[in-house]
Amino acid sequence: MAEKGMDLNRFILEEERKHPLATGSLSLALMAIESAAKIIASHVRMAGLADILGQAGKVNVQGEEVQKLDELSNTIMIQHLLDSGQFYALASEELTEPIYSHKGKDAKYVVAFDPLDGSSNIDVNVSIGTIFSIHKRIGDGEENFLQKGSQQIAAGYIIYGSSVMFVLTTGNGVNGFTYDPAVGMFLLSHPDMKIPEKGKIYSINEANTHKWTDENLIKYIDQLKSEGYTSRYIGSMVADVHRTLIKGGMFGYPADKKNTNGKLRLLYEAAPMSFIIEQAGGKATTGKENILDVKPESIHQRVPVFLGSKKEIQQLLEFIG
Ligand code: P6P
Repeated sequence: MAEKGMDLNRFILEEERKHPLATGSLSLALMAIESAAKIIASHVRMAGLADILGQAGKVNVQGEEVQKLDELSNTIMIQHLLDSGQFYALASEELTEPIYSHKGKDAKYVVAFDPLDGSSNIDVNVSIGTIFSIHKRIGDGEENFLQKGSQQIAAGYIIYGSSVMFVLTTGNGVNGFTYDPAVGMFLLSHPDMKIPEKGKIYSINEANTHKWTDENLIKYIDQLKSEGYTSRYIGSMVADVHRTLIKGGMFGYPADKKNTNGKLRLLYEAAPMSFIIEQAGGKATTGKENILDVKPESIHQRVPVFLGSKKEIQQLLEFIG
């Protein structure tokens, strides 16, 4: 296990050395995401002051066109990922179609990302985050993005909260790095993260109970309440999943009568978060199948999401499986 305090770049290079055939491309890919995250973090921190909030198209006090923070984060991610030359194509929550990279035309990887998930919470200073998922390039078109989550090479998120944390898996466990702005580095603060086998918290938007398509889900939540669980729901996926990873329990965004496939996106929300949770010893399901086994049919496809500690997810499947 890597020692606490190690910086993210050294961690990435140490991981690379464990793979004799590694070319260094994944290392450069992850470092590009890291660089973008540092810049996004600085903008998020200043959001309330720099007049970035509000509608795109406004002019701020400096007379510059105001970009909404999620659009700005998208621009920052695209710029760094393309400049790295390590990605053949990018898919973003903010883009209808993928971007195919000229510089990365011979690159080994593709990446899907949500540049700033939960951005509706920016105005109220709630934690938000960037989520990414890296796959091997397997072809020349959209098929690159229609690979199962179990095929991911790496996945992670950066949570912009009371501290900024970069949580990463490359398929060999989960490690968490906390940003030290004094030195401008992410330092290993949570080595080899493991989700508790069982928690005491359930996280689901109960305002939607009347719209849920499976009444057994209500019975499941009632069962957890009878077992003394408490409810925590932030409404920012990265924050709710991060708490679930650390404290255990379950997080869910089920299908409902309005969103028949749920609200969360498979490629750049559900699959990367499920990879992390399962690498940390937890479980992730749509209620019908393991999220990592879902074969995407479209880039912006939605899926129902239930993820968390083994106990809560196994118990859920006894109710709705
Ligand atoms: P609701 C934020 O808008 C988001 O996409 C996720 O980050 C979050 O988990 C979910 O939507 C919250 O949705 O309908 O409960 O407000």
